[in-house]
Amino acid sequence: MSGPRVRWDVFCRVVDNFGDIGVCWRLARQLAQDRERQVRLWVDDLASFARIASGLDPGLAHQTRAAVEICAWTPSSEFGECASVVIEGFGCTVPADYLALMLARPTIAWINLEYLSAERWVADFHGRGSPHPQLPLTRHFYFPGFGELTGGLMRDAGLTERREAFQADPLARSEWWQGHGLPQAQPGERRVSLFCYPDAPVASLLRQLAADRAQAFTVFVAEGVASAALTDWLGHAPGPPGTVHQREALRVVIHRFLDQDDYDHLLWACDLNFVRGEDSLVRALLAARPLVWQAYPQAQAAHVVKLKALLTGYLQYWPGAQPDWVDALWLTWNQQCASTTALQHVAAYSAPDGPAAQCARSWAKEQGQLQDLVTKLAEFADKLLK
Ligand code: TRH
Repeated sequence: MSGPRVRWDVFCRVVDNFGDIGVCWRLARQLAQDRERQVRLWVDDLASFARIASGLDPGLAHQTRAAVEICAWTPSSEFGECASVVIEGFGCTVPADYLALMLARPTIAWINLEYLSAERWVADFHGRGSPHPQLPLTRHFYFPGFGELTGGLMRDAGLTERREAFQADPLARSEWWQGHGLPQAQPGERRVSLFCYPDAPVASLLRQLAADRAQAFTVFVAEGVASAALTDWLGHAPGPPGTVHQREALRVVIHRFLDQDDYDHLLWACDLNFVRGEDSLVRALLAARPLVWQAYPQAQAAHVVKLKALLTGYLQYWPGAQPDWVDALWLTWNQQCASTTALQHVAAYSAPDGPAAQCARSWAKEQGQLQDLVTKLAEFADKLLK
């Protein structure tokens, strides 16, 4: 059996931050809504999940949202019948009792969804299978990525059209800011969203932006993000959502943690987005606006290799000769540079018609022509089931 009648179980363990559930929730929604698959999403931490999915009730063992059946995954979960396609998000392994259900099926597609990387080896490892050491089951490794030979990037149906319409419509943007209780843009200012890990040089960035006499900025920071750095810069705690801090020509706005769809709108509406990890990176790339990425810190500086691979791929789209400070800006943000002087180029980097904006648009356009991850994953699973 293949196509819409196939049932999928997606398993997600929330290890850290919002990336695990962010990716699994997006995957489950796109499978259900864009591909009409029947999807159960098993999550071990509904409270974290509720922060990025409005309307989710963390107290319910089962609930349906966006056509996905969301199930609390606990040691006593009853799985009922197992699905034809089983996805383990980021190496989380299915429990032994579920594995026993899988054994009873004549065919099954067992797939581990891996982390995103722009490194070259990804294309070689994407799609490979690894037989279980004892059982007659094979787990397949699905690698998201940026090129045709990888598993692709998640891009929901109609995303480009929705994003372009919003970016071309000042009234829609103004209504969006108003609807979220956020200040309207002042003439000539640049808007920046900031989502980062605690060790990013946020205080240096804000000092730099505040001191810029030629360019006004408004920076949007979600509640709880970069709190220590904001406290360092402000001299006091940043305050609850809705708080606005003005220092010289810089405004810093604290906003509530948005749900994923609203977060997309924030990225679309800003001139520059600082993002981190995996899912916000992809959404910022698809927003077609300049971005600075902070890689999730890993042992043995593995994240620095990832960072450089992404930077190399992204900057291929830079029009003409790329100035040295672009690399320096990303490296500084990831604490791979001894000085923070590259931050003075944020004004040039965020210019709406500057080369960084052109680079971002070209990258998004090219990605928009590739097959998206969910389409490819559904085809991959269908082949395994044949
Ligand atoms: O939260 P993260 O740092 O997650 C990380 C990474 O995925 C990393 O690869 C992984 O190894 C680690 O977790 C365990 O960053 P990420 O991936 O961008 O996930 C954040 C999610 O939060 C994403 O789905 C966007 C969403 N988000 C909102 O929905 N609203 C918001 O206001 C903000 C700031 C983010």
